[in-house]
Amino acid sequence: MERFLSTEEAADLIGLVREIADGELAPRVDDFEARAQFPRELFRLLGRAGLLGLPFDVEHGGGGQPYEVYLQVLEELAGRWLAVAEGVSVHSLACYPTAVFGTETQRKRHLPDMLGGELLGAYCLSEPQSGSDAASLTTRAEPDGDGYSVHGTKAWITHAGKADFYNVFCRTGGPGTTGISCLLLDAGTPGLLPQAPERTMGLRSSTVAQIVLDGAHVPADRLLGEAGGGFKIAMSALDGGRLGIAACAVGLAQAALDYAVGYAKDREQFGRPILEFQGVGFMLADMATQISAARALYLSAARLRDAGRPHSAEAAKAKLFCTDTAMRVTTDAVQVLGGAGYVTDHPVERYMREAKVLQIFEGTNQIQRLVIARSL
Ligand code: COS
Repeated sequence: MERFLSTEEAADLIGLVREIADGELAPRVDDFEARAQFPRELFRLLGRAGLLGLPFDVEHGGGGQPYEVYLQVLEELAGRWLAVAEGVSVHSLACYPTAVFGTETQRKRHLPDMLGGELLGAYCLSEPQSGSDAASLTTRAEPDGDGYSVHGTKAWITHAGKADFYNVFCRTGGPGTTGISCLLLDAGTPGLLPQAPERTMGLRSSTVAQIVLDGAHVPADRLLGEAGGGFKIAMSALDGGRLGIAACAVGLAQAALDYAVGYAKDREQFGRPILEFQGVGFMLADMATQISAARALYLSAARLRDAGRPHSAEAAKAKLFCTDTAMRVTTDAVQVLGGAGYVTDHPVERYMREAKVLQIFEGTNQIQRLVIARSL
């Protein structure tokens, strides 16, 4: 797949990412997925290569890349190992509150290690009883000495137990969106207790688990933004996160298409490659067209973001369309392979399992439709 990249620097970056994706990710993915093992060392390698802070300011250790380029990096990684690409996207989501809402002191103190890849981040918004209705969260931070004492349970936390820092959205005021604040907690905080990992349909080499907060003490200088301003921080962080998921979805779909095309060229029935049968060829043509449209949509939203324009609805459209596309394309890739698509000798069954969660996390696709509908 040829990319149109507007600078030589971006083209070099994509070249480097392809080398890492082919050399370091592709040979390991099957083994780590089979053992449900989190590849912590790979994240260190990505950090050293400068890939864990790409869309943030150079001044604080970031890569200074526009979203248009950063998202294409995610797409390249996702085509080799979705759990790693998703992890990079979640890490960016977790760096965003400090980078954008932190004071200069907080930024100087925390960002170099976050963006340089020394530390891995997690983003804690959802709770067992608060998912789509994010503003109903009940985790509470009570004033305690020089800071807060946090009680509650966070759910579906990617990197739980593996992360070094956690953005925890919790209630410091009354009910509703205006009573929520964002606190930055270190992994070693007493009372921050990662639970056993969930056993998931796909993305098994990622970790997702609950975090119980049992009186975790957080100093006052770990409040990001204003007290009561946490909901808006959470939502604006998700604008970028949803674009990250959109790009991951396109990378996954492209990998499924590439594999299905290769198979359809090799596999012969009735004396010729099955690609030559219109039933298969047209299916592949539809998959390729949907992927091109999905890529164009997320890039268009990214350009709005890079230009500093409002883009919440465009990010929601990209998340919705790209992840629905990934589900369709990966399902069709299994169909093109027939029985071979249903066994683990080929990667398409994994792609199909992985696509499902993309329609669910960082806001279900029904929530994306709600965001879009409200914008009309
Ligand atoms: N950026 C900045 N501010 C935003 C925003 C955004 N993208 N979206 C909403 N806000 C602001 C609104 O402007 C509003 O501010 P005012 O009160 O000053 O007008 C405030 O936040 C409340 O917004 P809203 O009334 O839309 O809140 P709702 O409770 O209706 O929730 C949805 C909105 C449903 C969109 C939100 O709860 C949501 O995104 N849910 C899904 C959560 C999610 O994605 N979870 C996944 C977590 S990661 S696995």
